[in-house]
Amino acid sequence: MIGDGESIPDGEVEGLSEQDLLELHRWLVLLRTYDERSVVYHRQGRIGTYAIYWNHEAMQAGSVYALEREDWIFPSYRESAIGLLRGLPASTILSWWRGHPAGWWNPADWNVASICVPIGTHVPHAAGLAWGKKLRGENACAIAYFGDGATSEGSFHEGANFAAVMRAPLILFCNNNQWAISTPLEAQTAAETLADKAVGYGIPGVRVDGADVLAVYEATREAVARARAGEGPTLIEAVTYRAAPHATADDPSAYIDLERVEEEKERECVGRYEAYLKRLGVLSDEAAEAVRAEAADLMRAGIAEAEAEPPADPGLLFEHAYADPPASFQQDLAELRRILGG
Ligand SMILES: Cc1ncc(C[n+]2csc(CCOP(=O)(O)OP(=O)(O)O)c2C)c(N)n1
Ligand SMILES: [Mg+2]
Repeated sequence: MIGDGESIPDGEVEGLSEQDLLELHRWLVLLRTYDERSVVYHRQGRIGTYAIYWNHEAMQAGSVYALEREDWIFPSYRESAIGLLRGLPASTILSWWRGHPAGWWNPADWNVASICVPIGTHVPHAAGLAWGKKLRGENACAIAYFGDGATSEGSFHEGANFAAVMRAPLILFCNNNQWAISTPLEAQTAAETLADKAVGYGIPGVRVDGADVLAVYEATREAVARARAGEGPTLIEAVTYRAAPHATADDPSAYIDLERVEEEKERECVGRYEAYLKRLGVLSDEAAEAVRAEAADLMRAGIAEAEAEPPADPGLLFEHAYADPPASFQQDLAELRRILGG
């Protein structure tokens, strides 16, 4: 959809007004700002290890824009901040990355499930929720986000197969950034494309440019329409390239082609969309600056709010895991309290 301003012409998505185009821009900037500020907060010791999603924003904003508020989002750690697009406070997500209970939320308040760190285990949850919506005669669907590496996991297979057999209204959204930490896509699968895997489940599989927010929007809108029409799940493979470390604890220079990363950065998704809007005459430099300033303010307020939370009770680490906790927990907790000086 988004051309290059030279030889590749721009396309247009039917049904998107100027307002929509600008709202999508605001979402992209919000996500980008959250991500860039989070890396700084990590370096300053204000949040813990953080999974960077720089250049994944178009996949997240474009797909969520195709949903209704009643639809459910199942994020992986790579989509940790996707709830912002539903109005979830930045402080809540920052608290999650601070390992603080203020980072827990009730999924039903936002129709955003918990951030899933185990690879792919949320795919069957999303399939079950989507099937449940269908059984109740509700119109809502669910979308599950996962990476290229997740498509090698049993949970992905189980969730995709189950949803397909039940014709559950589910969108399986794969962010193919071509790396699973240091494992490249070639070492992950012998399939030519990840979208090809859909054939084995008897569902449609589509490939889309993951750095083109409008293309992602359109592909997701079609998948949502199929889901609502009772035609079951769609697998969307959004193709991109990881342009940042896997997470703040990773040094990709040991395994990645740094020249390729630099090339990818040049066609990163937020800048591409801004250039598109400027060619259309829809976005001015001043308006873009105002959107960035608004997002920066939101982050400043968010981190201040997260840091104002009183420290969590270390006892929480031991609660909610066992109905009958082993006796050793008491000693462990006492030891932890002693170390923390509380
Ligand atoms: C079940 C499980 N196994 C292993 C891990 C360790 N791990 C964390 S991230 C990751 C790579 C996942 O890659 P991919 O699915 O491509 O997602 P991406 O990080 O690229 O978004 C692995 C193996 C985990 N979190 N969960
Ligand atoms: Mg990946």
